Amino acid sequence: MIGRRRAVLAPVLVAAAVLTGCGSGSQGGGPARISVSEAYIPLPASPTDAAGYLTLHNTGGTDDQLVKVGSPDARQVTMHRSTATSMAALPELPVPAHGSAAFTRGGDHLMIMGLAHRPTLGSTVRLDLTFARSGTITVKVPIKPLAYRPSDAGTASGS
Ligand SMILES: [Cu+2]
Repeated sequence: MIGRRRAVLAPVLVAAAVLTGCGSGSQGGGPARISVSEAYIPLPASPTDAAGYLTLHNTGGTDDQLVKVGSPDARQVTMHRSTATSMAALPELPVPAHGSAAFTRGGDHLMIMGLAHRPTLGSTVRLDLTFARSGTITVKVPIKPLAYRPSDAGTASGS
């Protein structure tokens, strides 16, 4: 261990660790830092149930996990993993340090059940995403046309 002078030096050490992009999974690379992009819900046929998609980014130096999703606008939100023939509940979604994870069409997805209001284009559904390390992040997810796909444009990532 390098002798450190506690409080005064600690922020400098954290910054240096981030800059060097030190290894994932270990302590010392700074805390997990989660952001959300490309969140959307394709307009469902059902008045009460929908699938949700979003991308999670972790620009911090510590792995994190999405452990729970809730919504004041729905009875229940669960994480699902699609397999070739079925889908199964996903207990958590890992978001590695300096990495990302996504719920995408045909892959892992969010199942939103028991919506209080019939979803309409342009309306939003609030999701509360709870992480093992980063607490809860709230996103307002817009209802998009059924065929919508997030495009290359407009993804604020990096820097
Ligand atoms: Cu599902």
